[in-house]
Amino acid sequence: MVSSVRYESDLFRDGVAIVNTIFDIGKLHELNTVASKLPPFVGLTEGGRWMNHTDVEQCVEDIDWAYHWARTPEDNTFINDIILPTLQGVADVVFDSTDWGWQTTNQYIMSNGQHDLAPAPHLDAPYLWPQMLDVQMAKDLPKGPLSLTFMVPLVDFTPDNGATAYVPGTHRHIYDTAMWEDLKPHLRTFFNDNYIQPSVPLGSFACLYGNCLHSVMANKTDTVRRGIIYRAIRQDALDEMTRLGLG
Ligand SMILES: O=C(O)CCC(=O)C(=O)O
Repeated sequence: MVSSVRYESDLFRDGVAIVNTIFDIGKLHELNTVASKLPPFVGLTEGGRWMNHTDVEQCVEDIDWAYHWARTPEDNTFINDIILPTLQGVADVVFDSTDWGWQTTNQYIMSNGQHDLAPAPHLDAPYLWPQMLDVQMAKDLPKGPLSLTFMVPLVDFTPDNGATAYVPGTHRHIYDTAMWEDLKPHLRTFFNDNYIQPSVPLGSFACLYGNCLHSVMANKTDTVRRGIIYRAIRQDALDEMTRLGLG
């Protein structure tokens, strides 16, 4: 069980916390090998083109990926018996109850290959819906955290290989996401001036409130920066997602 003292105060203050040295390194190496063979499900090409799953399925040529997500294997005992219960304990503390659930459409292995693309700062579900920008759950639902994104490295995350970058404290702001397209250029400048990029060593994990501005970053190494992503969402937000047909 992870001690909650430190990550609770870090999350409260910064909107992001790094929880150190929890998972078995040998098991993570094994999982990284398994994960490296999974087929990409969606992602971004080196040319900066977003490929949804239909695009990926229909593409007959090899794709030069900058970044892609592959479906997390459902039958992996290390994930199911060790990783998920650990993350679940953290989500139980953060939501102060068991009234939350996993976002089932967002359980991925994320692979950040070598690339030099600019950051794309964003918020996670359920705070921002690019396909329905006027859905603003942070404004419409009772106060308090609506989501907690977990990223578990399968190789060390470092500034060189594109460790996730964050702007601490941004989770206290409520954005007008209906204006997201207009806000984007300003947010990019703000992000570039203020981000931090903490290393997350193998065995540790990062967790962030979904409304803490963050982005994957350029990978300047020739090794893929791979990790697992899971997202816990408060139940009332999950109910809204079901009602609105949002994944
Ligand atoms: O891969 C990363 O560093 C960040 C991923 C991310 O921002 C996301 O999936 O929303």
